[in-house]
Formats: sequence, structure tokens, C-alpha cells
Amino acid sequence: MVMPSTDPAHNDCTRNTDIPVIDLNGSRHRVSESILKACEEFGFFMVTNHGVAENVIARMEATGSEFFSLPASEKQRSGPPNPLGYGFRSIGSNGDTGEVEYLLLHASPTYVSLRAKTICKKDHLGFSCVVTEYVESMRSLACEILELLGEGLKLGDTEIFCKLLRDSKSDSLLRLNHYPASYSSARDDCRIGFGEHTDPQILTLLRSTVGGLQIMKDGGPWVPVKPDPAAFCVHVGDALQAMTNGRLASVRHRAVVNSYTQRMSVVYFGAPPPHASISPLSETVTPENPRRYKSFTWGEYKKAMYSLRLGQNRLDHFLSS
Ligand code: GA4
Repeated sequence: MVMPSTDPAHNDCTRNTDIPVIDLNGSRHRVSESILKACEEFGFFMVTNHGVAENVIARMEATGSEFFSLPASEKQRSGPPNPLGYGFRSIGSNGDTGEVEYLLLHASPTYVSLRAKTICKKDHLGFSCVVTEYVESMRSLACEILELLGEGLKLGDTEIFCKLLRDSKSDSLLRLNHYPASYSSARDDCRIGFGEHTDPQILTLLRSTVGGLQIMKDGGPWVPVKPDPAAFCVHVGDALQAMTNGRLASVRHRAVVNSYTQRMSVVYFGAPPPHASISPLSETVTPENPRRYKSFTWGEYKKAMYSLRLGQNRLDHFLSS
């Protein structure tokens, strides 16, 4: 029997377009220009030749799959999310829901013991070690990308973003999402796993080998991201938008569930420490692009973000008058 194609990457509600794929092995100048262009045009791109060891990725994915295959009662011991921990269907605390279960964890080394406590699994220390190894690789990759971006933007201090991620109190997170196969009616193409939103942090690195992620460019149609096991997806977050005075814009994205295949995504959110001041960098404030955002701390931004719904625009609350 021929099954109708209900792969969200090929359904009626989406249209393919050219999402930039950047090979980090290219010449430094060209790579930095391409990263800047992709961040300006899409707020999103994919990186290949990223240098993250295959066994680090494999260990993280195997550990994640093992966690999600535990009985519900076992997983629930790591929840409810507060805001970190295991969650099922409910996203945040303001009524957002999706066809997803997830585990949200601290990524910073300072909070490693808190992280281990969140994972209420028999081998919670082993799990936490795998996370440490993975987030260290993610932080290095994020820093490499952010430095190249800083060069493209011709910043005086090209390490400015990376210093925030490397701060011992950085509020970076790791999220494991599991989208079960939906087994819904074949024409029900656009079932939402994780509703549309932008990521609040500086930079997001996401990996998934199954289709479902979609991005939106300039209010246009949803564009499916073709999964590539050799690549990481890179998202510009709200904090980077504010620091570049809107020159780069955080990307709206969502995840739809696949009717036949379950999907797991592993997502690193590179964030500043709570006390860090987020304000437009002087190099990005010009007579043609006057200052758009007030200065705020990451702690203040988080407070606003938890008071709003998933899809709401948070940066609008920080526009300079
Ligand atoms: C979206 C990006 C990350 O997944 C996340 C999410 C967070 C959560 O799941 O607790 C939020 C959401 C995200 C933004 C608005 C608030 C907070 C759910 C929600 C409704 C971990 C994050 O940092 O912000």
C-alpha cells in the first residue's frame, strides 16, 4: 500500500526555499561575511564542518532517547518543569501547549549539581556528565560562530557575545524535545509540536535528524528546514537582536509533528548571566539606525518572558522611547 506523504517537510502548508548552509572550513573572511548575511536575511542558517565530535553527539542522542523511552512515571519524577525539568505537553506556565515532551536543563558548569538533581533518573550523574560534555562542545561552537559574526559586524571587541556565554553564571540551557509520531488523520498535516516563537537568548544551536522544524522569514509562509545529520541549525535569539540594535533579527520558528516518525531535537540556548546588561552595541547604532532598545538585564528580560505567552513579541516591551 502506498502511504500518502504526511512528512511535514513536504506538506501543503509549507514551501521550500534556500536556507543558507555555511561550511565552517571555508576562508575565515568569507565565512564571517556569510554568517553575517544569513543572520541579517534569515536570522537562521545551518553549519557544516562544525568540528563537534560524532561520539559526543551520539552519546547525547542515545542518552536522550533512553530517557524518553522510560515509563511516564519515571520521567515525571524529573518534573513538573519549574521552569526546568521534565514537561509533557504544557510549555511555560501561561497556557501554551504542544504535542511534545521535553527535558530542560541548566547548561552552565556553575549549576551542574542543580542539573543532576533535576534528572531524577537512576543514573542521573552519568546523564549529567553526558550533558556536560555536549554543552561544552556547543559553547565552543557557539563562540566560534559569534566571534565570526563579531568580525563581520566589525565590532571593536569581537569576543563580546562569547564572554557572556563563557561567564561562569551564564544562564545557558539545554533542551531535549521528543515529538511522538502523531498517528493522526493523514490530511491533518500541520499538527503543532512546539508553537511559533523566537528564542529569547543570544544564539541557539539545534540538531535533529528528522524533519519538523519550520522557520518564517519576514512574515512570509512557513519554510521547512530539511534535516541534515551533518549540520547544526543556528538561530539568532532576541538578546542578539537587541545587542545589534535590530540589525540581526531573531527568527520565528515552530515544530510540527510527523505522522509516521517520532522526532527528537537537542537544543542548546546560549544565554548571558542574569546580571549582564543587554544594550545595543555602539557599532550598530548609527544616524540611519538610531537606538531601538533600552538597556535591560538578562534577569529583567527573563521576568518579562515568563510573564508572556510563547508566541508573543517580548522585545517590543523594551523599545527605547
Ligand atoms: C522558548 C525557547 C526555549 O525553549 C525556552 C522556552 C521557555 C520554556 O519552555 O520554559 C518559554 C519560551 C522559551 C519563551 C516564553 C516562555 C518561556 C516558555 C514560555 C511560554 C526554554 C526559553 O528560554 O524561552
